[in-house]
Parts: sequence; C-alpha cells; structure tokens
Amino acid sequence: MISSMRIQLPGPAGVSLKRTDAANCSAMSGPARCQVSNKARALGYCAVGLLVCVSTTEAATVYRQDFESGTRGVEWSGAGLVQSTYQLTNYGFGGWHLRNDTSATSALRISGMAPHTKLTLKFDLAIWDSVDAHLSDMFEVKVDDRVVISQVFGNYFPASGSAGPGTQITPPTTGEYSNPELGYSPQFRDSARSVFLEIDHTTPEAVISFQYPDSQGGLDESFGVDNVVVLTDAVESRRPTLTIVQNLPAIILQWPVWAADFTLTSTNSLSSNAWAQVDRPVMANGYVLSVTLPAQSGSQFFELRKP
Ligand SMILES: [Ca+2]
Ligand SMILES: [Ca+2]
Ligand SMILES: [Ca+2]
Repeated sequence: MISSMRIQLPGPAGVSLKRTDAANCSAMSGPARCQVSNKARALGYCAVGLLVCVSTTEAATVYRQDFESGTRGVEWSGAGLVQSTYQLTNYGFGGWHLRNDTSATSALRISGMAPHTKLTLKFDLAIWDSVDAHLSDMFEVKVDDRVVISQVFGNYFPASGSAGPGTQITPPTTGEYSNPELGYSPQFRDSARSVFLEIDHTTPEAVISFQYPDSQGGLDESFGVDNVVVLTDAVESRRPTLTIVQNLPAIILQWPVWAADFTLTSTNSLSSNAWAQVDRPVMANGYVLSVTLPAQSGSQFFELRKP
C-alpha cells in the first residue's frame, strides 16, 4: 500500500519534494529495500532516497493495558469495570484494574496482528475474597473459544492462601480468615498471581476471554486482571526514514540517531546498481544524523544500508 504527500521545500525556486511512504513492509523476513521515500528536483539535480527495512528477532508486543487511564478501552467487551486495586497497588497493580464480579466473561479483542505462529499472554490476576479452591472454583481463559486455562483457583484453603494459574505475588496467609486483607470485602482475604502462557496461534485476530463461571459475585467472590500484555513472534521491523533537505548549493541527508549503524550509500544510476559509501562525515545533532553534500546536476540516489 502506498501513500504519498507533498512537502514544499524552502528555497527560491519554489521547489517541491514528493515523499512516498509505503504504509508497511509486509515481507519482513530479512533486510529489504521497500520503498522510494523521497524525490527532490531542484536546479537540475535529482536526489532520490531509498528506505531499507530491517528485521530484528524481538517479539512484537501487540497489546499492553494497565488500566491506569481509568477506562478499559473499546477492545474490551462483556462484564468487568475498571475499579480500584486497593492494596494490590503495592504488588505492581497501580491504582486501577479490570474487576469482574459476575460469572460472565470479560473479553479482549485484538485485530490486525502481523503474521505469526505463537501468541504469548501475560497478565496479573487478582483473586478477591471468598473464592473457594477447596470447592473447586474454576478460573478460565479462552483464546478464540479454545480453552487455554481451566484451573482451580481461590484464597480458601491452600496453605499459601492462593491457588490458581501462574505464580503468587502477594504474601502468604497467616491462616487468619481475613489475612492478608487487600481490598473489597474486609471479611475475606485476597491474593494475586502473575500468569504467563504461550500458545500456537496464527490468525490476525484473537479474542481472549477471562471468566470465573461459578462466581457467587459481588463482594463475596470476584476476580480482576491487570498488566495485560499480548506478544507474538512476528518479526518486528524498524525502518529509519531517510530525508533530504535542500540548503542550496548543498543538500542535507538526515536519518535518526538510533539507526547509527546504517551506512549512507549512493549511486548515479539505479540500473548500474553500483552503490558506494558516501565519503562524507556524518554529523550528529541531538536525535538526528546528517551528511551534507553539494547539489549536483544529473541524478543521484541515496540509500541507507545495514550490513
Ligand atoms: Ca493497573
Ligand atoms: Ca465463596
Ligand atoms: Ca478482601
């Protein structure tokens, strides 16, 4: 998909610079030249900047939500309200989380994920009040109607005061019925757990639902989720933009400082494909790297390359 915009350059000649941006580089399996990004015509020279796509092997974070804005976002549907975390603020929950005090699902829909084969889900689970592990209260998570967690959970009566998926992140109970009391009903103790799972997943959309199907609800039994992070194994790309600024009789090529390991190359003919490193000093100014060259007649093409 190509989009374009026109930029009026400063200068006496009323010169315009046309920039064409590819909205995405879809085939990210390796470094690839993916778009012509800049084209300038002024006083007999033509300079074209090409953009290089870079691949890294870092997992792509496709969703992150800590509910600290006080709203849950349109990607959420079903039961659950953004409510206080009370004392769980001391265990990484911040001030707000999504609390569900019903037996219905809280569902998260994520769309437009890049091609991937794995999906990783991380979240913190609050277990509020009289959730009964000894009576086999169940906590369920589904991804696209596939059950990925179906596990007994609760605060009564595992010895630690917390049972369920993942790892307990709140202190163990002293054995008292209301210890530790972290919020909502003061009668009943509470706990929280950090949950992590990875599943096979390939479709661009995922619906992730959280449910406590046999909840007695209200202040008696509820759960909450927070710090929800979804990652995939899609290759993440970072594409530095190469821009051309005219400052006649010179032109200035600029790119971001984070792409300092790229090399600026040029050629006078795309058909020859004879690219050579630009033998000029690279200057750093804040977040921008730049090379200044004399504007020349004829065509000149520039590309950032990474070994
Ligand atoms: Ca939070
Ligand atoms: Ca109960
Ligand atoms: Ca409580």
